[in-house]
Amino acid sequence: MPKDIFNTLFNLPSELGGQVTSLFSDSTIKIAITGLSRSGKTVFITSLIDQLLHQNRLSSVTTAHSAFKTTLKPPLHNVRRFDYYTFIDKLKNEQLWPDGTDAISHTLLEFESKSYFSFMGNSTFTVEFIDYPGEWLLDLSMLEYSYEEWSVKTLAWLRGLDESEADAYVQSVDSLSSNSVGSDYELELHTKYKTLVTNLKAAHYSQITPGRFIMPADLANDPMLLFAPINGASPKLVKVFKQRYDKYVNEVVKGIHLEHFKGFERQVVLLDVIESLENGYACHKDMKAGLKSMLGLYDHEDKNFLFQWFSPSIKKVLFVATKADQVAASQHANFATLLEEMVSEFRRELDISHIETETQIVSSLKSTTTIEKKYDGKQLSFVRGILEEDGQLHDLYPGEMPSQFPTKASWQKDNYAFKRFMPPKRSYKEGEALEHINMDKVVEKLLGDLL
Ligand SMILES: Nc1nc2c(ncn2[C@@H]2O[C@H](COP(=O)(O)OP(=O)(O)OP(=O)(O)O)[C@@H](O)[C@H]2O)c(=O)[nH]1
Ligand SMILES: [Mg+2]
Repeated sequence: MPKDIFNTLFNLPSELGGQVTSLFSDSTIKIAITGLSRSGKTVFITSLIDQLLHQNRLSSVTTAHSAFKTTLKPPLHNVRRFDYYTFIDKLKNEQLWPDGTDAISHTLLEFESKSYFSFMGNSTFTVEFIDYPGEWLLDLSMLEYSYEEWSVKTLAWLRGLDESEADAYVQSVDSLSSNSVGSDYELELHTKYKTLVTNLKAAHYSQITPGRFIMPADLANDPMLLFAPINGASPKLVKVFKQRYDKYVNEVVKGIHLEHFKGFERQVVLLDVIESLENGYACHKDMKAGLKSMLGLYDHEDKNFLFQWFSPSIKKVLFVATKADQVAASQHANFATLLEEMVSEFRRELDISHIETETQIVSSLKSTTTIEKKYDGKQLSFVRGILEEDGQLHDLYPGEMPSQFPTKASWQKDNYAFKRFMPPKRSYKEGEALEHINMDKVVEKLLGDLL
């Protein structure tokens, strides 16, 4: 029953609806934390757990709701545990970011909320967060395509990129004939494609499949991965590649990747707006297309892919732009507008499917401070933080964020270059949570109705 209706029927203050409705709802709420690679998923989950466990930087949440306690539960059998303790130790005590993720992991947080009426007993519910290597998320789109369809789509994408290495790969595909058969051809094409996508990834393109070509993890050197997108000129080569593609899609994408996503009710989509801005029009467009595909939003007429993949249970999607601390606080309003612009089309589509959406800019770990300085007679907002490139503390003028993304013609990559920062060098009191920007708002938007 919706919280508002329940409250009206029983004449309860709105802040009580969450704990009452949670008594009647399923006791485990599955939340998938998704986003393209390096968008900040692992740091975000670590901070979210840290904020919920300690609550000393969540005052807006704790004052709006009745008291709640959060406990980290032992992992489910058969799934890997999200290693909160190692990550938080690294961030707080070593002042280092965690490594990129190479496996799917889960975490369970149990909530106990103080009930309004003592006779009712406290309400409890569990939230399960899923962390995922960003590279693998786009593979879910492969579920919708046969090998031939995937090849046509991928080759068309490569043709449209205007990158010489992509053109060279397409040319080698175009030069195939019915005589192009045998393991030498297979290996050569696979190696060329794998090198190409690895380089495109480094050049900030997003729509890369299969993810295991870039982050193979336990499948490194598995012969199943020996395929690449080609045309129909060599039916024998197509047959071999198709068999491997089908095996990959069935055993890895369906059998492993999709399994972890079944039945989630809420999804957080992390976006790196700054990366999108600083790498130019082509990468921005590609990132949006990658996100769209990751959300399962396709322009097909006959299927509702979102529901097909992600089960009909999804109710809420929260789009979060991370790393807001890379710019000065004065730029946050524009930062939020850029996020809105990036996701407005997705929000419309989700809305039609009755899925609630929200947006939020955050910094999971605030690594800079905004300081006002006079420069050339003008008062400017600088950021102070430890630069990743030299490990030293700097005061930098990070520049201004535009209020909208530039057009293709006006987009000058060099206008936008933002620095990367390390976690701040400081000591934490016992039980002190990570310093953040807006993680309290994330908790409210994601879980507020349950508290
Ligand atoms: N300044 C700043 N940088 C951040 C923050 N969160 C993440 N980063 C940066 O983003 C990088 C990637 O963060 P992760 O959390 O590992 O990203 P991920 O999405 O889990 O990446 P994959 O596991 O590779 O998909 C970090 O190494 C940091 O450089 C933040 O709150 N502030
Ligand atoms: Mg990660």
